[in-house]
Amino acid sequence: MTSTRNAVEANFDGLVGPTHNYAGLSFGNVASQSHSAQASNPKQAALQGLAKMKALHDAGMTQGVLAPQERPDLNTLRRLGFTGSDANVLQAAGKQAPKILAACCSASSMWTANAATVSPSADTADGKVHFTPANLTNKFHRSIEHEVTGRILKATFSDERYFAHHQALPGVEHFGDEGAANHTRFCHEYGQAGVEFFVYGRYAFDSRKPAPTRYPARHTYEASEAVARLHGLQDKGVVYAQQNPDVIDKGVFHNDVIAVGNRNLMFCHQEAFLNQHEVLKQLTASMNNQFNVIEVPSARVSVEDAVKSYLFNSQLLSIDGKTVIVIPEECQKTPAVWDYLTELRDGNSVINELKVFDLKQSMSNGGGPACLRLRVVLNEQEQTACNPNTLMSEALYSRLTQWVNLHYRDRISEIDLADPQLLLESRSALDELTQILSLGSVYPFQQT
Ligand code: SUG
Repeated sequence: MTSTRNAVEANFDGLVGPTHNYAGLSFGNVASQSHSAQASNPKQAALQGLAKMKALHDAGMTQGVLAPQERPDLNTLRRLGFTGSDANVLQAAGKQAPKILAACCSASSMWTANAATVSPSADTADGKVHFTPANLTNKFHRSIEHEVTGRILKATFSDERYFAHHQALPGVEHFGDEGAANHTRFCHEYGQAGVEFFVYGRYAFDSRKPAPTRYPARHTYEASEAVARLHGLQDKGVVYAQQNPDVIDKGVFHNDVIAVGNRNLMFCHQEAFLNQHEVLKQLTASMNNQFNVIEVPSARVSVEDAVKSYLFNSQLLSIDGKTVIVIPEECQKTPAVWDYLTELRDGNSVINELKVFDLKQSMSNGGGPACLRLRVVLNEQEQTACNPNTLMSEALYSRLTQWVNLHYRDRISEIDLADPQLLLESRSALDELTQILSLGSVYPFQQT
């Protein structure tokens, strides 16, 4: 028997890639659209992400690192008809189709909440941890991530006795899947069977059902159901809910922009879900009536302030018997949000501590603390079975900091994306990274 007591929630954060830039690629994501064409600082972005990982490791969390993808993505550019040497491909794309080039240069795989949906072994029929990479069909620049994401996940969780890897769902809008950003697992103890909560934006096969009208609903009900089937989840351990279409139209492009959960706690906005009262009742019943809900009223924090501050794109962590909330600096700068949070901390709520991080580089593309991490619950044996070189430590932090300082630029704007030198810099950085993290050949340029 495996011990269920010593299971932990590990957080695997995406390391920001060397081509991090602001291209305004995500219609419906307010921050991405409003920072379009501004210059980015990839070095600062990667260091900000590493600082969060190191701080959570120091606080006692199990913290992992997921490698970025190879960008510019030359294979995709060639598939789209650009030919010749790598330099020719980049220059022709830059001239004829700068938006497509920008999409093929995005470092968006940093937001690993969208890498996959993960079901812990305590919930699955075969007792393995299941991973389904998200197809991210709604945005072209993200739809080209899942294949390499799958390889990186396999290189991180390779032992087939414990880990089961699925292919991404079919890459069409009907099965639009945004991964863990729309999935939360509730439980009493991490190692015990839990309740997997799947949130979707619309129904693909029933156009009479409610849907947003201004911005796209990226994730479908049919995708959520398919993932639950693939992972072998018990019906009684699954709850589905639809996002409130009105909040999608206000910029809530993923559920993790309006709700977050941990163990038996749900922290959400009053307007997060359709039929919210019913949804919370169902969750409470599935958790044997031992379920805490902190529902933030619109009168205290408007949906607009929630989107601007990323209050709910926080991480709720269990550390030394306390619940800590990890928030971006933007929460401190939004008065209604900060008042609410300090009241929570100082009052009788179950949230006892606030940890504030500067993640401005990622936030300017709509990626807060929760977007940057993929949660993987692991029991003791599974912890031992995962690739130890991807786990944060004093040594890995200093190695990765040196690596970033050596390889990354401190400024990228649109014009730089066609520079063949950027491709070479990115490839040599990633080549070294695969050795640091012992990943083997996960990138297309390394395949023979
Ligand atoms: O998919 N932004 C990402 C942000 C993802 C946030 N993830 C979660 N909420 N879990 C997206 O919209 C912007 C890229 C650009 O515009 O350059 C971008 O892809």
